[in-house]
Amino acid sequence: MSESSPACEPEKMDSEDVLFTLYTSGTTGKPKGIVHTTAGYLLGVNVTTRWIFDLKEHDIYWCSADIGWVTGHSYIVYGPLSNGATVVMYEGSPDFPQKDRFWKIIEKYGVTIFYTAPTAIRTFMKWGEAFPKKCDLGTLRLLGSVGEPINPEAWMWYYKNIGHERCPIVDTWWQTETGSILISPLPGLTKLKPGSATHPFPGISAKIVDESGKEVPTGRGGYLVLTEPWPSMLRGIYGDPKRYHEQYWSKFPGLYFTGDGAKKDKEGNFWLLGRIDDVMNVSGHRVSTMEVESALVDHPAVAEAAVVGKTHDIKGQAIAAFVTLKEGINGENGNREELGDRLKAHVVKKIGALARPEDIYFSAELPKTRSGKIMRRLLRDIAEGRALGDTTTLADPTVVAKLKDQYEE
Ligand code: 7RM
Repeated sequence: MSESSPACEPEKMDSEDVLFTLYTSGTTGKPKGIVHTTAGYLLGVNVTTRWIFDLKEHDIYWCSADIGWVTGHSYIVYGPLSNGATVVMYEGSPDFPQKDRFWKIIEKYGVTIFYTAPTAIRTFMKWGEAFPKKCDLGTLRLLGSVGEPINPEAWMWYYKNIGHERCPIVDTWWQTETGSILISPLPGLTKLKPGSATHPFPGISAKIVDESGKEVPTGRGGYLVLTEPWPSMLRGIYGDPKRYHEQYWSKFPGLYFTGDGAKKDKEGNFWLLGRIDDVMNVSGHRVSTMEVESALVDHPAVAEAAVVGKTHDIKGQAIAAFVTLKEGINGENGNREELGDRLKAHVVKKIGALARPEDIYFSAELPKTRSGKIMRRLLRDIAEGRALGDTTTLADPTVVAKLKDQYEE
């Protein structure tokens, strides 16, 4: 050590040199190797970290994502590091030695900014509010969410039980492909709406269009597209330029196709509705999985829900719902049928008769990627009684095997 230099001369790179290739979680198909380059990516993650997380010299920042997910790459490593932030890094489970591990970490290190995913928040809700209550969360001043639409129920729980109604929540929409956050509130500037990622980041142009590429009227659902390039955009799919073109640039010529559905309200807030491939078609009406799932999770017995469309002779598709119950609620054996009927009635009350699930399946767990995204295409395979598609990105392959057995009983 005494002989080595304290400085390490960095290697000079071209702005368009490849920085990394990261495979997407593959919820809707075979994983793709997303290629990012050097300068634009750094600019994107640097400025979004600074502005969206309102990073200050004395902040202790913690993003609890898996470091192998793009969220970890951009917002554990490159964004905070390039800003000289003080970060907490944790690699381990949230329930060891106890279900208060995250809150203990916040207490111990005095975390001021905490960034996590709705799937984690729903798990904490399932475990109950006693765990965060035991810990001092008084240092927190800002909360973030990423990875899926956050249902208003989970948003409120996070706001109350973790943020103690003092901390704004930034719901950040982005993709492996976008490299950095593109739609999100700016804390202190943007009026928050539970469940909405609010507005595009300065310099980002997003639109919601119909099948023909025309902008849809306010309040109407459609395809989320980006109309101008941005610094941290992907430069291609590794080894597959054809798939790159087909996936992102062929549906609407000249527009980047995100693959997500969204709608905009009167104040211009964006509401994300889930992946387009997951949208169900019930009696000719397009029903978003997110809306039905959000209605199910709104019921006090339900911890998590995933819904899929299943071929139906009359309706075209009927809704099949896979439901995980909160701790201490017995739907596994006990009164499954009765609870199922109550859940169906709850969805009808919240959304309408069209969204009534035909079947409800209770399950201890749902098949997810390592980043916590529900793999609805595998649930569709199960509901349709087909062989399972690509399962290589599942966090725990036994979950789907168990579900398949249970379903086929
Ligand atoms: C960061 C990340 C991308 C997909 C994306 C969306 C969904 C992510 C939000 C969201 C609603 C959000 N990268 N998604 N963030 N949906 N609100 N705030 O997740 O490549 O792994 O996934 O995730 O469908 O297209 S990812």
